[in-house]
Amino acid sequence: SVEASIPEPQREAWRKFSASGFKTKEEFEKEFVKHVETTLARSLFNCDELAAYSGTALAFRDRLVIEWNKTQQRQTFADQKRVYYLSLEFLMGRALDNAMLNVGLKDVAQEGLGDLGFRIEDVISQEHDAALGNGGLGRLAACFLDSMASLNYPAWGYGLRYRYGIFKQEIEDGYQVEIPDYWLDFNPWEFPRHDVTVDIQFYGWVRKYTDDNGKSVSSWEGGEIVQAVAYDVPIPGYRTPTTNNLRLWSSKAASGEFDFSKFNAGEYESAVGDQQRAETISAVLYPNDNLDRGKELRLKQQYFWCAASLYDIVRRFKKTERAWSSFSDQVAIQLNDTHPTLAIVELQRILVDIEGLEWEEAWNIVTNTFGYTNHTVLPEALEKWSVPLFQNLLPRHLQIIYDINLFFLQSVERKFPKDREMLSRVSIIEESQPQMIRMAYLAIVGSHKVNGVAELHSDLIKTTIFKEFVKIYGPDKFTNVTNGITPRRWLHQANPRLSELIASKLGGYDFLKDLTLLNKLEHFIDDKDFKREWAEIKYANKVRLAQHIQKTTSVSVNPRALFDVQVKRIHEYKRQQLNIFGVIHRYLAIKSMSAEERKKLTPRVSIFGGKAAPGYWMAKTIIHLINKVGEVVNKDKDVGDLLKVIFLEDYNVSKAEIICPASDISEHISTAGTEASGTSNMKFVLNGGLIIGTCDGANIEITRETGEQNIFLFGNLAEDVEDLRHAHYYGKHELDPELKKVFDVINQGMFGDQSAFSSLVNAIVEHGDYYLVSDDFRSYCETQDLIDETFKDQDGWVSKCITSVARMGFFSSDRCIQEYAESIWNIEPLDVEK
Ligand code: T68
Repeated sequence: SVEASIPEPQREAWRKFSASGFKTKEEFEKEFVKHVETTLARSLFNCDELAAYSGTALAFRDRLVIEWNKTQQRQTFADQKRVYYLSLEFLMGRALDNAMLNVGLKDVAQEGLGDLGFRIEDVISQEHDAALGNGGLGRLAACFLDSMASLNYPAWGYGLRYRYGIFKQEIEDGYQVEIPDYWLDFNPWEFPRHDVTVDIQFYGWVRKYTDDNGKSVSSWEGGEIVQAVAYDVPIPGYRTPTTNNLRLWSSKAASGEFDFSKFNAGEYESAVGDQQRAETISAVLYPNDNLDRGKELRLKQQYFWCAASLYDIVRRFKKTERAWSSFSDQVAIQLNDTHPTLAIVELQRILVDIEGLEWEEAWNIVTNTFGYTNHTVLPEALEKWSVPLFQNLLPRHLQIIYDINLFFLQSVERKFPKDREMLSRVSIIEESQPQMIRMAYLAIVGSHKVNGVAELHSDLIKTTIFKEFVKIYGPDKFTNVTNGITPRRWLHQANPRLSELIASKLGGYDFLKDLTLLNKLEHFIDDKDFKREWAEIKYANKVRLAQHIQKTTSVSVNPRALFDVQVKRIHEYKRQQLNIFGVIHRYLAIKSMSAEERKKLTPRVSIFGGKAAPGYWMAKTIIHLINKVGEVVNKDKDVGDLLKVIFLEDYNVSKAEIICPASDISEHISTAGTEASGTSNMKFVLNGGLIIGTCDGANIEITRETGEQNIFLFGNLAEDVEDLRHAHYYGKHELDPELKKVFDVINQGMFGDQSAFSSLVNAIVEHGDYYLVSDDFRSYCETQDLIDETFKDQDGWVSKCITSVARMGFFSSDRCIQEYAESIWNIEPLDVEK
């Protein structure tokens, strides 16, 4: 602020000593030793790898902070429109390697650490993942932050600073066990801003009165206050000084300490209890992906985070002293799914109740400000909140929602005067017992653009769950922005040798800033040396994964075998059960073969990984079955190297960085129409692997870009799903005979107590096979056989991989962010002098 700025005559002294950060190896070493000896109070006699990580991180952090401060100053003075990305999840993974590569000093650090007695890989691997997310949605937010900074967009992320991220998964006796993920012991990447706090109100009542001007005013009063404290995380762009801000809110009791009056009165327990209750709000990430459970604490998290972020955004806007009418020329807010939909209601409340704007004027500002991204069509994932719950926790917001709904329904009635049914179909309030608030409808009504995350998905939302809204608003309100991934982390960082090989052919690393440049790789498709090197790199990556598998599961796998990988959250719609049934089918086939026949087979390693939501029994059963199949298959002497089944514990971002570069085939096999996009499909192909997949999500666009001959598609289409489900429902479906054999051996106890797996089998045999596993089973197995044959021609295989990588330019999150910037946010990059 102006009051705290140093007067001109003294600024000279500041500038003379202004920090600049290291550039050379010697400077790095000096910074490193200084931090180890002073910040950490260690010495060369007790500097272990963790201390070396800390020293390195602190040295890089100093560099980031300098650019970060400059960026924030520049953005403030430039006074142009900013975008705020509201996401309840940011699945960041590790920060050090990313920081080193983005500022372009990894080589310097590697040599410096070498001089001081450390290997850089060992130092990097000391870092705990920042795992503030469940899966694709959270990782997408992290890729977007990287792209927004790399493209110099003035952008902030807003989220929650969970004390516990997604749980750590252990496998005991084949079962998933959840361990709390306490990750904040030493986190050099966050800066507590104890001076940036916001008081957040809950509960209470609404008082209505007439003010001095005769205007009717609503005021939210009483209840309790919890304090939000800002923690800031610098987000460096790749090879640009731009360093954006991710602001995470942490909750604490409003007084900062416990209630002294209670404390003095001897009520120690209840005084401490108040404090703990406040801190509970940001304590833990909800571990469900694609499932809504409607818990009050979750609603508290959502309001706490939305209200703190909105207060911050409005405060920043008010400093510009502009008229309210220019708010949406200065501010764009993107809602990552419906989790932040309360921000719409909160902004309307601020403008009307606190700033005194008329409803209409306020509502115009609100709708011009927000954009909403939908990530799912699964009904069980669409958020709804019970009206009684809302009434109690956020009484004024409930009134505002009723008013928003009233004005909306009036406008619908004007447009469709004779259609009463229409009103109940599109009402934000569902007339159930109890009444429920449909958050997706509220998000649509309160935004100027709604987007899906891949073409098929964006079409589906327009023709199914939101079709009435297309009639009301017209098709232009709905748009598609196909997801993308950052090539910095998912190629350069995860697969440095492949990145280097590509750079050697393309004459530098410009492709990391413009991924479409990869298309020049097609010129080298007949270059023998290039192909040999390509294959060597894939092999080395597989060796590395094989070592990880050996270390963590004690199973040896042959890196010459075909590595078939399915890593993602465990969910029935993603169909890991289809995969493991296919594995059992293959096992039975091997067992029935002669030695001669076995020699012709393509050896395979089937690799699974992913977490199940702790309360999702079917998903946990799938994990159990995979592990039990592994136990039987992996020790079967008849099988040997022909088949190994691996479940990798605790799949997370840093493990994905090892796994993605090491696959030959990855599986993206959701029931058609259920996976909105998928983003790991993009990561695997970008790392020179091929896909077996259904015509779902971004698989379809990957096929269009890379060519039908370079992907293994199978299964029924989205347009046929409804009819197939009907056929099951009316008992018109016959179980695939090969799948029946698989169920028979499970039921005979081949993989241990069959009762453990009966729910999984019965979901298909008895309960209508909602995810159409039996409908797609044959096509899936035949396609796997085709893959075996194709893999035998290694030269042809490598050609397919290279061609695919060359055509992946479209799937950069940079392209994706540019589309958001132009078609939804209407913001420009802020150019920076080098
Ligand atoms: C994923 N969604 C989609 N949700 O499933 C995936 N849900 O197809 C898509 O590629 C990705 O989003 C990015 O668009 C999720 O990951 C959740 O994790 C989630 C979390 C809480 C509540 C509901």
